[in-house]
Amino acid sequence: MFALPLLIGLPIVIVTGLLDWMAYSPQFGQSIPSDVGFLRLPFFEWPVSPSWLFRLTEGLHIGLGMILVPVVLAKLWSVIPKLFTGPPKGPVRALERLSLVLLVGGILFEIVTGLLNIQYDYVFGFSFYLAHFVGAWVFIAAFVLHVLLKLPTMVRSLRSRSLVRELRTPLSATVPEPPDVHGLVAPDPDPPTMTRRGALALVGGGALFVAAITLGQTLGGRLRPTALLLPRGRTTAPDSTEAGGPNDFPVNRTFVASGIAAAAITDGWALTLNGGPSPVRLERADLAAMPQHTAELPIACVEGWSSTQTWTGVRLRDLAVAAGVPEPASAVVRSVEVGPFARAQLTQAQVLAPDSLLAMQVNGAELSRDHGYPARVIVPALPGVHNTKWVVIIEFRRV
Ligand SMILES: Nc1nc2c(c(=O)[nH]1)N[C@H]1C(S)=C(S)[C@@H](COP(=O)(O)O)O[C@H]1N2
Ligand SMILES: [Mo]
Repeated sequence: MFALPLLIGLPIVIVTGLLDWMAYSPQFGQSIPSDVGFLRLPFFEWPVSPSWLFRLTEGLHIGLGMILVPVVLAKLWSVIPKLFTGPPKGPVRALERLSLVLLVGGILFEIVTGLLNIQYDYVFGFSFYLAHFVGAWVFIAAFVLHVLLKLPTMVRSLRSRSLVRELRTPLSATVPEPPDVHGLVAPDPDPPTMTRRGALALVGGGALFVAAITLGQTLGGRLRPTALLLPRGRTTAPDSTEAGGPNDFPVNRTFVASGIAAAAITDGWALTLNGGPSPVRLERADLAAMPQHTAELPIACVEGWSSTQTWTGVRLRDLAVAAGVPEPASAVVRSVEVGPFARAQLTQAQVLAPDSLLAMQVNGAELSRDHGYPARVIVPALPGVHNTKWVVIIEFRRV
């Protein structure tokens, strides 16, 4: 009963998770973990269109992953006794037991590391990503083995009865499962305390509840306030000066939290373009005098939230021309900030896409300091974290 949604849902969570890893541009060593040895997948360059691509893959990975947690827990309920049934007999049974241990351990590990990363800003540092990645492969291997072993059983038991009739069965007529060859069914169960429809409603209701309180973060707009579980994904605090204004959308890390000195983004600020015959220095007025372009683009964060806004600024490809490198192989963007967000590298396609901007305005107003004043990068389908705020240098590379 719970196997089918997992059989469909978990592969989606797995594939979107692996796609997310790809989206960070492993060719620049930006995917974390960056060196995955033999686990490295065949490489492809992450596209710039459709602009909502990363929003979709990341949203599915986290959204579906969270919605399936109640279903996973219900399923584990039925498996856990099996982990403690004496030593396995024979190598086949031993292998099966091992795959179960890895399956159960793997999924719990992925759920815990995933949830903690969403709720606490990068508590694990880099090791979280390594752990989540390696854990994923352990789980994938066990999952594939488990599905191969158990698919016939699942099909048989789903076929053996009608869902409609099962949903109509009252408690008095609910009978335990007959004993099975795998010994999954308790040999001497207590009388049932709940109907199958009750179990389905409980778990299904749990999944729907999780959906109701998390989907607002991915869908955004008016649904955002319904996202109760999210530390950052909701709105600007109501007492903030930005509340209700054009800059009122989620902030990943505030200007104050970035530790940047206020002077660094005001008086003396200028953008430097490197990589050409000689460095080009552009002050804010110079940037404002260049052709401006407006694009509606999402920011989609690895923590699962996303938000689409209307950005205005100078096209990155115009800056490449201004730098004297009209067809750069890639570009390295640097922030005033030091630390893990100090730098991000963009592919040629990401620099040249017509909607890729160094934005100075959002929703018709000047960027707030929290959203990256004086200028920030915004590129279609780029993972949120690479949309660098408080930009100060862009280096266009020829190779
Ligand atoms: N310099 C700098 N750029 C940054 C960040 C940061 O902390 N510092 N956060 C990144 C992350 S993780 C995301 S999701 C987006 C969020 O942009 P926002 O805070 O404007 O919503 O900015 C990215 N750019
Ligand atoms: Mo992010």
